[in-house]
Amino acid sequence: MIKKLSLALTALMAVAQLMATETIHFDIKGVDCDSCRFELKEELEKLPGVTEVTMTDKDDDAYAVDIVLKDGKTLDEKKFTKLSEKHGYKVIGENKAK
Ligand SMILES: [Cu+2]
Repeated sequence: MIKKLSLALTALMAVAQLMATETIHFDIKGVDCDSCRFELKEELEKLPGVTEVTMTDKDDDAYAVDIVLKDGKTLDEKKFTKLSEKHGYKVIGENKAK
């Protein structure tokens, strides 16, 4: 009985940990300009559920974008693509990471 309970608890804790934060990752390309990139970053940070946005230089005009989301929140890929395109970027890759 106790063993079963602790097993259930362990499983629950694992789920809670998974839900705590989620980072989604996108690769974008197309503009070699600091202010365009900064504007996009600012707009992404204003989206509901977004805690943190990190952009890392990959190439002259390519960046890796990591978006940390709050508990249980998601970010629609279409929304991200729309915002990126508004600032001249193309989304060239996407993957979900933890
Ligand atoms: Cu610019």
